[in-house]
Amino acid sequence: SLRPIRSPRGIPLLGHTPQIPGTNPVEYFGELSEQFPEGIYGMDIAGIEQVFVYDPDLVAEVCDETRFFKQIEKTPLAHVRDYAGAGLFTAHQHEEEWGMAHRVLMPAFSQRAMKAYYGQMLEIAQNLVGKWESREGQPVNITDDYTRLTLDTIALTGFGYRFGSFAEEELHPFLNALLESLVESLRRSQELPMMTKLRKADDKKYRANIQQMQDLVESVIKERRQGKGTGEDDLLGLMLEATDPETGKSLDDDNVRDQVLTFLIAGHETTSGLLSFATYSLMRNPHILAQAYAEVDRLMPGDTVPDYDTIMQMDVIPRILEETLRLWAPIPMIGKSPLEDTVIGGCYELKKGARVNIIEGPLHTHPKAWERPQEFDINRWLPENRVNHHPHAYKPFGNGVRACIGRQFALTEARLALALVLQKFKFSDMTDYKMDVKEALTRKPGGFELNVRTRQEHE
Ligand code: MNH
Repeated sequence: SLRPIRSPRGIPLLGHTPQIPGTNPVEYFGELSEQFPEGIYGMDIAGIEQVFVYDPDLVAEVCDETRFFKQIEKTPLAHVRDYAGAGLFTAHQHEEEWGMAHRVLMPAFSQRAMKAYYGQMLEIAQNLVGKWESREGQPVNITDDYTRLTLDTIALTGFGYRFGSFAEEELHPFLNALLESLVESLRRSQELPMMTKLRKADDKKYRANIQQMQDLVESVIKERRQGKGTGEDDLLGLMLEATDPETGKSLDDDNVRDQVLTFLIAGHETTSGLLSFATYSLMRNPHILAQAYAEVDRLMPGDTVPDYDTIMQMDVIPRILEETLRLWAPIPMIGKSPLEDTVIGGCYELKKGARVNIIEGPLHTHPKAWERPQEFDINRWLPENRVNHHPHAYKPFGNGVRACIGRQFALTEARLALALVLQKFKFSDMTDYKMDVKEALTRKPGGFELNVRTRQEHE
């Protein structure tokens, strides 16, 4: 028999809109989950009924692609389309552009491709090490430097374009334009359209930011067309040259522009968050930090420069990354929707097209699936333990055909960066940093500074 989906108390006509905080809304959705142990609740936000799920068995149903699809309409991604258009991340499932780009770009994310990018990934990671060596004993903004790393890495490996971020004291202006645009997209998705219309100055700023991002993308593409870029079979090379095996067509110019911007965004924000949260977690768990140092010193003694095979042999560092993605998934929420009217959990009715959100935080710490859920325990990821995991309680890279295409890329880049950093440095937390999450579609630690020192020989 059917049961209603419960809701927090709201206000007649206004629903729950007034109670959604302007900053860190997903953190708030996570807090609300504690009031609803059944693993599902609903809210009316800006006139849209939204359902939040985090019970692993309910999530399993929502991840069934014969019944649910990735929803763009009515989500913040509908606004991200203002600048990412029909790029892979924001394309509707039914848009021809999604399938074409997916098929054309898949080869660029194979394991073989990772090996080909490795030299460039190493070069940028060494830039990071070089910067920190020059800051001996000084505080560095960890998240900002990981952002320099990930942005420079995707631009160089994907498009042969050099941001040169480590030479600059300020973050690249592209990043500020992006941050402001993401925040504006999120805000628009949580207010009635008439409210957006009234914010004229914000809209002007939004358009200017979008223009600034698109100008940068145009210059990336122009450089390649003038033959200044490297690599014919990187992302941009494939997009400009390859034809889709299924339709025989190639991507049009507007779509190439949208894809380049999509990859510049999706290819750096999240990996920078992952590295920041991993570093934070290591500071809080000295026994695991010691294991990581031991692994690095064993595989990369002294000043050994790791090659691709070294990175692939690692065991502790990959488990640190997996556990970080469990407790601090950089994309904290993903949107799905039923293809037809349906019932989940045998009792909760969902209408066709309803907005269903999987909240990563409560899912990744659900007591049904995880023992000692709040504990940072990398042994969960030992082969003998992972076979016992609930199959749908861990979704840091999303689900199904719309899961992250850049997963191997991110993990290769993050392994390498963490390995190089641990080979060279020790950290001290002079200011006793308290985690201050900043959400802008993805999440990162705000104001995360540590003092870096080069490690002494034989310590
Ligand atoms: Mn990534 C989709 C998480 C790194 C490019 N990515 C997704 C989704 C999640 C995700 C979750 C699905 C979102 C949704 O369902 O709405 N991505 C991550 C995380 C990391 C990450 C946690 C790093 C850690 N992603 C990367 C990197 C790249 C990339 C690196 C590119 C080099 N991601 C994408 C693209 C998509 C995506 C492109 C959209 C894929 C599709 O829908 O076809």
